[in-house]
Amino acid sequence: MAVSVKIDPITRIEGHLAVRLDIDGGVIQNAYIAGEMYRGFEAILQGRDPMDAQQITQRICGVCPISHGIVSCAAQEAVYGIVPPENGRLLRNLIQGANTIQSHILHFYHLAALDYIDVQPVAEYKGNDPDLAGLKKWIESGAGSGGLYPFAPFLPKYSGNYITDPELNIMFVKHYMDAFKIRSLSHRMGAVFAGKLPHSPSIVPGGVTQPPTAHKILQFANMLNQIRTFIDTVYIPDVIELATAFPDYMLIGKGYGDLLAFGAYPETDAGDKTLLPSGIVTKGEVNDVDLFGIREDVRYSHYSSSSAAHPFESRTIPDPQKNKAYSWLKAPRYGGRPLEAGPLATVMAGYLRDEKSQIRALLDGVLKKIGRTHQDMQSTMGRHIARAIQCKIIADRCREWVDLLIPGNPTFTDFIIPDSGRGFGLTEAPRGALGHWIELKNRKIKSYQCVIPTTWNCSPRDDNGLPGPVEHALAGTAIADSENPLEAVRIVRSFDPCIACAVH
Ligand code: NFE
Ligand code: MG
Repeated sequence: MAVSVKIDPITRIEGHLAVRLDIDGGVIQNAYIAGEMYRGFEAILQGRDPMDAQQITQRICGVCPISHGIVSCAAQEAVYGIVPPENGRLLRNLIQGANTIQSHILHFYHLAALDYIDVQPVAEYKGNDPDLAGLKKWIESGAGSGGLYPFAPFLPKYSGNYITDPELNIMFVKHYMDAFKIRSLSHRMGAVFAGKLPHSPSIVPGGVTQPPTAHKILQFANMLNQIRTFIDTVYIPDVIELATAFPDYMLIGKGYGDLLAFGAYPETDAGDKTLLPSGIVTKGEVNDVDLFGIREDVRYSHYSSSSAAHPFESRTIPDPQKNKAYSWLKAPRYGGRPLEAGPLATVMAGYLRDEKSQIRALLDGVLKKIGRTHQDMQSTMGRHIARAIQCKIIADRCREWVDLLIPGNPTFTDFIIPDSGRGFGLTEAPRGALGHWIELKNRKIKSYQCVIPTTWNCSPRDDNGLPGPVEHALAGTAIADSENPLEAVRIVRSFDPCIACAVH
């Protein structure tokens, strides 16, 4: 029997996302993904002083603000003809690293793992771990729901095939609690150089305003050591545990197989070498990104501005009543193709680019443990594995970057804002390839366009009717019980969507 299932909103993601699934014969035939709000950051920026941009664009999101601040600065630096000095580059890498580490741990433990673990065994917990005992007491008190339902903080949940081993569930709940502390530590670590987080006042065009001191370097390094221990001994083993417990999910939720990485974390002041590699991955090959290939379609998006425009030409004119439009996300395409952004793209670009890379060694190590190959990475569980590996790569390198800071050396380069000019900045936000494109006229912003990883992933159909990557990953998936479309939400959440960012 054909049914249409609407999940609105999908919870435990950032922002509001609605998904419509057309299910027939127990299989998703078509999926439609809708970002349901307009925010208007690109319109807000028009006519403003360009120096407002890195502050305003950070407010697009509370989860990946640093990436927005950094690419906004990079786009302005392209216009001003400057690059940050070495200290500035390293400080930015460290702040962005801290933000991305906390975002990946947030996603795995607090947004995604609850799709797989059962928190019920905590109600029978008899051990003496203070976190678990406290959680049990809190559940018994019904404090989280005014007594209505004791497990309210862990809801909503569909019924389905969760982990059944009580000890494994208890372990995951314990790590869920530990992850809060590690995320708090990551925020504090980033704030050492960011001034404060999530929205940092210290990231400015030309570099960073917060100078490194011996005390701050030690503070950062000490916190990072604790975080790295968590990544190595908890996060990565837990991802392997989950992939072992749910082997089907290495086969479910396959994307188009075409991936986009812009690269991030410059290793040189010129920015010609980056820790995370860039590339377009397709059919097991990686090629360089040609930025002129990027267009944003709006045929099915609530905008009346012209479709298929490059970000330098694109405009954002809302049209809530537009015929056939079903999402407030535009549909970014590369040479007309939908591309998937995210840690999977950076990890696969790195894996294919360099046989001796740390990425390849780490990924092969994980895949060996679960009896899979890199060809299985285009999947729900593959995305979780890639995110954990990217987290470790960034954290390990941060430990080396912090030792390269030189107290007393400059942290920013001075500049003069020209009357006109245009530039762009690119990075890897936690959710993938992020770009800002800016044009100045009379020393004011004439046009500002952001093309965002979740906009790539959760885009609606494009001018040619091609579904976006998440829509495509859902189609063809068997749904055991259409009242409980657990398979679908697991697939959607593996992309770590942020709709607040995606609609911007
Ligand atoms: Ni709001 Fe973001 C990241 C950006 S969304 S979280 O990461 O850009 O895709
Ligand atoms: Mg945009």
